Amino acid sequence: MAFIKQEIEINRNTGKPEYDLELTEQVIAATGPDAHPRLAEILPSLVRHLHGFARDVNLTVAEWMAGIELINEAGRMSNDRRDETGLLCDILGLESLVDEITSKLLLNSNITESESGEAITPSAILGPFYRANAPILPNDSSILRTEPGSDWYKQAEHLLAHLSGHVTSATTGKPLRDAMVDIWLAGPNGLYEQQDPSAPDMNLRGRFLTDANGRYALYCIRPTAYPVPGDGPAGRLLKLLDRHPYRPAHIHFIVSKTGYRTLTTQVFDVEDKRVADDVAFAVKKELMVKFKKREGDDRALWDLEYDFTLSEA
Ligand code: MBD
Ligand code: FE
Repeated sequence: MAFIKQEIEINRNTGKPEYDLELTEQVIAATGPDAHPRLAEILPSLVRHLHGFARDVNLTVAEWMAGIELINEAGRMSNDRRDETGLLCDILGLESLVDEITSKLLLNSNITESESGEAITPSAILGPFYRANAPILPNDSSILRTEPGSDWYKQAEHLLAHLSGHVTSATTGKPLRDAMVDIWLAGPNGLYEQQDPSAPDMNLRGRFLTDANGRYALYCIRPTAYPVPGDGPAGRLLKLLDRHPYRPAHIHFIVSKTGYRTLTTQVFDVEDKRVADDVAFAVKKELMVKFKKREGDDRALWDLEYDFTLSEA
C-alpha cells in the first residue's frame, strides 16, 4: 500500500481535493432499525453537517485533535459549581438558538400575543449558573445573605435594590396567585455565589410566591456587567477569536405555575453599555429594564418593577 501513488483529484470550483462523499452516506446507513426514533431522525442531519464542515474547511487531524482536547478539557472542568461545556455553547450562540427554537415550537410558531392581547414575556437562556432549590422566602425579604459591614456587603451597598412586579396570565390578563418566581444573579464582584469563596451558600438566590394580587417583591442588588470565566477553554476561545468576555448586567428568572408554561428568562439593565454586545447573545429589547431611584426606603437605593406574563401550558 505504501508504494501506491494516489491520484488526488482537485475540484475546479473549490480548489479542494475531491473527498469521499460515500463515507457520509455509509455512516448514516449504519443506523439500525431499532434505533431511538428521535436520534434516528436527527442523526443524518448531524452527520451531514459535521462531515460537511470538515470538508468545507479542510479540517486536518491536528485541528480535529485540538477540538477534541477543547471538549475534553471543558468536560473535565465541569462539575456542580461550573458548566464549562454549557459556557462554550453560550459563547457560540447555541443556547440562544435552541431557546428560540424551543419557545417558537411551544408557542406554535409565532404567536406571542394571546387573545386578551397580553404579550407573553419572551424567554432567554438559562445559562451555566442556575442552582435548583434556592430558599423559598417571604415577599419583601432580601436575597443578600452576607453580613452588613463585610467586605462583600461594602461592594454591594451602592447597588441595593428593590425588585417587584406581577405575574399574569396571557389568556385572561388576570394576576396569578402562587406563581413561583425563582431569581438569581451575580454579585458586584462579577461572581455567582458558587464561584465566590467569599459569598455564603445560596447568596443572591431565592424563590418567591406571588400573593393574591399576583405580586412578588424582594430586595436584591442592581446587577453589573461581568466577564465570563476566562480560565478554561471558553475563555481561551474568546481570546483566540479576539472577542470580549462580558455579559451585560442581568438578573435571571424562572417563573412557573401549574397549568402555565414555565418561563426561563433574564432582564437586562438598559443603562449598561454591554447590552449592545452580549458575549452570550441573549439580549432582547422586551427584556431591557430601567432601574429608578428608590425614595424613602433605607434598605434600597434602586427600584425596578417588572411584570411577567405566562402563556397556558
Ligand atoms: C452567565 O452569567 C450567564 O447568564 C450566561 C448565559 C452565560 C455565562 C454567564
Ligand atoms: Fe448569568
